[in-house]
Amino acid sequence: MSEDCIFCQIVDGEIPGRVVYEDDDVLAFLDANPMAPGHTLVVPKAHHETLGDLPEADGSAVFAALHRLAPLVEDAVDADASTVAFNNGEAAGQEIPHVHGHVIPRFEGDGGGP
Ligand code: DGP
Repeated sequence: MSEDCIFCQIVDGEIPGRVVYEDDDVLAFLDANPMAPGHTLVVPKAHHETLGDLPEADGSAVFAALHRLAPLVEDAVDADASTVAFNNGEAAGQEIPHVHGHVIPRFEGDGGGP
């Protein structure tokens, strides 16, 4: 836990998150500034800033959750596909320095994407 990390605070229940999935190592919740309806963030519960800092076991847990969740998120909002992405480091656009994967529902012809 990093005290001033907003995602750690969501993991610890100190601030509210719209949680859609939880296991021992991972929490998934809706993005507060969604690029599409159902935009979901998947985070390791342990605080690590970037993928390079993440122990392999946590990386595997995050990927397993993404693998499970992406089709469920698509189904939930009747999307045609999803973009699954990490902004990995500040220069890549990572605003919150706690590893998180985005699951962004995509719709035929939406013209969006990172
Ligand atoms: P990134 O740019 O990859 O670091 O994405 C950060 C995402 O986190 C961005 O899409 C908005 C979202 N976000 C920021 N603050 C909060 C928050 O307090 N709650 C939730 N649910 N999402 C947040």
